[in-house]
Order: sequence, then structure tokens, then C-alpha cells
Amino acid sequence: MQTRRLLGAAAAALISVPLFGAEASAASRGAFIWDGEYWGFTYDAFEQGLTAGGATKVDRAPALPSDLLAYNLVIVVLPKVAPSSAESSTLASFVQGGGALVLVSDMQGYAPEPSPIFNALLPGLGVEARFAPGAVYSCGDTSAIEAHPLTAGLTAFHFAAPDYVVPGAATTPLVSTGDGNLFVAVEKNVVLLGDSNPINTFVCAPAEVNAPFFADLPAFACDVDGDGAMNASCDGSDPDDLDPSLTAPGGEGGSGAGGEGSGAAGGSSNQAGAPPNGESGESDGCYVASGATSLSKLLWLSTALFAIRLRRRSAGCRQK
Ligand SMILES: [Ca+2]
Ligand SMILES: [Ca+2]
Repeated sequence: MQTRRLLGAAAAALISVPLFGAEASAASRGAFIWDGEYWGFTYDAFEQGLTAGGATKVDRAPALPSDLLAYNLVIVVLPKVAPSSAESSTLASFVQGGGALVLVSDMQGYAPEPSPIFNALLPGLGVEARFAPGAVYSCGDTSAIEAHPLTAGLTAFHFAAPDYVVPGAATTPLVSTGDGNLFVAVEKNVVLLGDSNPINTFVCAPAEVNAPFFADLPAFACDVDGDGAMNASCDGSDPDDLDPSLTAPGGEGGSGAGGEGSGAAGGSSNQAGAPPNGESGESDGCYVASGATSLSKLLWLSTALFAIRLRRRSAGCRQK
């Protein structure tokens, strides 16, 4: 959406005129969470992290606004229905205009399943990566984190039973499970997160270790290609913020030096969608089941029915 960029550029130009404050462009630095509203999930720590990372406001609603000009970061969480053609167009325009989009899926147990909904949406966004069914039902931390501006500050990543990400040629892997299944990745300005537990208040809720990721998202929305030059939504004038040829995949730290746990356990050599090697080695005992799909599904659904009770029980998880 050229309009966003033009408006941002115009706003940036106005800033040089003392009579006009910075409000005009700062108004586009909000974050919007499009929330499917499953089982009363909330996103308190995530929302606080977005604010800490520079989002000027964080809104959350079950309906997508037709006008996203106030936002440079949109997070779509566990959609309950497929986006309409109008909503798909709104998201595509947002992405084409340089806005950062995060798609949050999860393992089986939702109706309808979010991953197929996202996979139908991704081609229209120009993204090659796809979600694939996860296979391990466990909760814990992984240190298989690639060096990238979106993972800056992370020493571990807390997750629970993710769907996986099948990367395309232009996809940059970010986080994999301990057994080598990629579940967080980025392709240009679209982030694929195969798990909602890292950001919501459900069982195995986001541990403090995920806070850097929350704060990294608004910074990413300001500088998608990681070259240090802000785009128009953040008062900058980087004209090619979406051009990956100007920044090597993986960002400045992509060569492997100084990475946070890079390549420690499986790293990017994922075989997304492949059967896991037995049970996850990352379990912290919050809850663990075998990899059998039927059992996983049963446990997942029963867990959902007793969400509130289990949320209390998960206090021990949060303290990890
Ligand atoms: Ca999950
Ligand atoms: Ca940039």
C-alpha cells in the first residue's frame, strides 16, 4: 500500500517544520492484535512487552479494522474463521505497504485449525513459508535460536506444543524445538509463529525469557531489513525497507558469531512436518504426553475445558 508509505513520508517531512509535532507519524506505530478469542486467552505480558518495545498503543479485538493506518504491527492470533476477501485484502495491502505482520498458529485442537487458514492466506501475502502440523505435545524452553534482530536478547524461548513452519527459499529460521523442528520464522515482513502459548496466558504461559521477543517486534516493524534505517512508519525514510537483498538473511549477526545459542540443538536444519524423535527433550514437566496424535488431541481438548484450573497450576511453569 503505497498510501501508507506516502503518508508516512509526508509526515516525516512535516517533522522538519517546527510547527508540526511528531504526532502525525507516531500515530502509525501502534500494534493491533486480531484475536480469535479462544477459551478466554489473554495476552497481558505480550501486550506489555510490545509497549516496552516501542509500540505507541496496543489494541486487541476480534474484528480487523478496515483501516490499519494507526498500526505498523498486526498480530493475527488463532483465527476462528478464515479472513473474508475484504480482510485478506486489508492484510495484503498492509504487508505490501511495509507493515509487519505476525501470524500465530498452534497445534491441533482448534476448530477450525488455524494453520490451514493461514496457509490459504500466505500466497496472497507473497510468502513462501507454510505451517505444518506439529507432533510433540510438551511444554518447555528451547535454546535453538538463530541470531536475528527478532531474537535479540533471547537466551531461551518458552513454548508448548507448536505447529511447525516449512520454510521457503526466502524464509529466515528463528527458533526451533530441541528436536530440530522449526516453529518460528520470518519472511520479509511476515513472521510465522507456530505456537500461541509463547504469547498468551494459557497453560505454560509466556515465561520471562520470552520478553525480549515481545519487545523486538515493534523494533522490527520500524526496520524490517535490519539495516539500521527506519521506515516511514517510524519517522524514517528507508525507501527499501522490504528489500532483503540489502541485508543478509539473519541480520547483522547472521554469520554465526556471537549468536544466542545458535545451532545448539537442531538449529535451522529442520525437517518441518517430519515425525519427531520420540518425546521432546525440552519438557520441563509442566505437562507431557506421548507423540500419539489421538492422545495429544484428547489431552489438548480436556486441557481446554479446564483452562482456568490449569492456568493456576501452570504457575510453576511461569517461574521457569
Ligand atoms: Ca501450543
Ligand atoms: Ca531499514
